[in-house]
Amino acid sequence: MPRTVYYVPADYTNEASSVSFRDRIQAAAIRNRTRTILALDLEDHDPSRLMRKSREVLEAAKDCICAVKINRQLVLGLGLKTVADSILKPATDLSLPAIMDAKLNDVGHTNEFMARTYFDAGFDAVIASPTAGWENGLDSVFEIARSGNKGVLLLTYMSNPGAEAFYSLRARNGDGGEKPVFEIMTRLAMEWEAQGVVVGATQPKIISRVRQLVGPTMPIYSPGVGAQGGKPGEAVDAGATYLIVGRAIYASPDPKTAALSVRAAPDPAPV
Ligand code: O7M
Repeated sequence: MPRTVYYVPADYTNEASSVSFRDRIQAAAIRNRTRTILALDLEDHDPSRLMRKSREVLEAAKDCICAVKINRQLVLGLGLKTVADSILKPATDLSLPAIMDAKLNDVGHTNEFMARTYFDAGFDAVIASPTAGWENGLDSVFEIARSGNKGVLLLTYMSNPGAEAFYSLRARNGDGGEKPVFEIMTRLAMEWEAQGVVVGATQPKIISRVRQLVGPTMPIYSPGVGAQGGKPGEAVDAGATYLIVGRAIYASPDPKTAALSVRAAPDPAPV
């Protein structure tokens, strides 16, 4: 599988509102020569210490990453306003897109509220689960994202060992044929024009299959590198575009060196 080719859109101006999320993250990847997205999943019962530690990791890794991913646990620990002021603002100032890992998976009106709230707070993309379906599920999320040049990424195959029980299940869909659930989800992501799919880095064979299905340009986001056993080079060779990395960076005594080594591992010059 050839490595994914990055390109800079001709009209790239660094203006968040006029450039799609997909082009913004690609531009950051080119600028910092990296596929690594920092998953800022730190935990601390003391909010001010949590904020300080999160900011320190972002500051240390800023030149070796192409985006930051925030989980609900950081929003629970700090509150959305503090996340916006203390993490999203500095990330935006560094031209690093911010992804909200909301794993949206509810009926339309609550999904819509959550997506709007996260986008208004300054997030550039949200992660959703295709299991909610389109009508009165994710339709409004895609609509809001489209109108603000934001991204929606769809969870397609998780990185944990238990994921197989559901994502590999064979199911019958509209065309009458039987397929694994992750293939059905991948096709939905294409049909709905998602700006990327999430496939665990622990599953290089599944990444290869998803790459085959989506073609060369749809970004594949791969979490599970390092702490969960995924190998960056294997994921990239299988077709992953971006690597989502948490503990291997933020739990290291030297997050900058750790981020640099993830960057070097799969492809020292991915662009
Ligand atoms: O590198 P880690 O293992 O410390 O963290 C991995 C991050 O990726 C963490 O933020 C998880 O929430 C996320 N993640 C997975 O680990 N596995 C998945 O299947 C999906 C995700 C994810 O990002 O979903 C969008």
